[in-house]
Amino acid sequence: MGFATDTIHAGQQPDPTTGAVTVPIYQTSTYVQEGLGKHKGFEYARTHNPTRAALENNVAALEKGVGGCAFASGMAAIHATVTTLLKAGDHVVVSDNTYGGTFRLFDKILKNFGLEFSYVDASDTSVVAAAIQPNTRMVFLETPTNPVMRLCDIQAIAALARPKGIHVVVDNTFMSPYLQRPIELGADIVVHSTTKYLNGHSDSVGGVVVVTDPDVHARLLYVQNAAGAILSPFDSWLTLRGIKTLAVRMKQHDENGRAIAKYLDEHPKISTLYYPGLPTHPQFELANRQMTGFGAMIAFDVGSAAQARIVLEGVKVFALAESLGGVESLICHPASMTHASVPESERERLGITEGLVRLSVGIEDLEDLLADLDHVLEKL
Ligand code: P1T
Repeated sequence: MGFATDTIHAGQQPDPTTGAVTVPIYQTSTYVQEGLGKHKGFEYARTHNPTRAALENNVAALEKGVGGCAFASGMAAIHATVTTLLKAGDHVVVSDNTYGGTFRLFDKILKNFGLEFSYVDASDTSVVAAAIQPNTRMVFLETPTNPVMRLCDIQAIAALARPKGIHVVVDNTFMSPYLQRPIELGADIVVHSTTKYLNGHSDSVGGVVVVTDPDVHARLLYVQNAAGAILSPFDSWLTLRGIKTLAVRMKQHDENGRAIAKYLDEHPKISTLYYPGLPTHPQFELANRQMTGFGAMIAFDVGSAAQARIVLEGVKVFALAESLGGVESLICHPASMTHASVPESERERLGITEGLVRLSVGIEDLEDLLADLDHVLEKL
């Protein structure tokens, strides 16, 4: 089936009791047993929930994996991935400008359990190769990175990690499977904050992990049940509902993103623009090779915190808020918001300056978004 067909149908059957076309919200904590040990495969809702299972199967189909597991947030999904696959003494190579919360999880929590992390410029595959140690068990990539839109070559990194038995995990939140499918490029595992494009309506927090190995899937399901950070039935249903329009939404996000990036690129007040869909992006060729579009995340530098404040507080259609990937356009200040947990010196090194502004371009009318930016950039 094609991608749009799968967004609507994969993993979903009409309800066996009523024939309802939409998977019901199985809002129950437990399931009655006909006799001791006689049940239909459902005992307790932390372990099994049909609404959650439909979502897990749906995202697994979209990402071309063998199975999925849904969690209470993107961070819970990343936490479960690492704790399923690794143990104390293992080493992880991480792309060095991930979402600030991912860095915080690794650096402030998981490091205390004996895991080792090296943060490297994964946009250079040779730097990843050089960071691999005898105890390296995972390469964790975000591509494009949040917020300065650097790319990693998934295929090249997978080719060097796989023969060494190193798991390649890709956080595909920024692209969604509509624009990038890491498993087809050789990755073993894909993680998502479903809070973003997959759900797409800024009304649910969740995460999902998709794997390629049935044994890893079984272990992840075990951890999901044992640690318990499951996605609720209602959030699973909202996310399934959101995914049904993923293809049409992403097409519009991508179109609006391209037009806004072009406008910003030509604007005299903006010196540095981060967006992989312009020939001036240092990895434009890789972007064309590994993604089928460029998405709608754009960052630009206006030079200082004061100038950034004028933009952030002056816009009227863009909403000043953390998060991304919803139908509505958002604007944020990574240095004080999404990346506040990254040390200042590291932020500066990565380009996450006080003057950096990040856009999550929504699917409103392009003219309204351009007029909003035009009116605020005039004030700089
Ligand atoms: O917020 P949560 O659902 O837990 O997802 C965490 C997460 C994971 N990976 C990426 C690439 C992310 O961007 C995020 C969350 N990011 C934001 C809230 C943000 O505004 O960038």
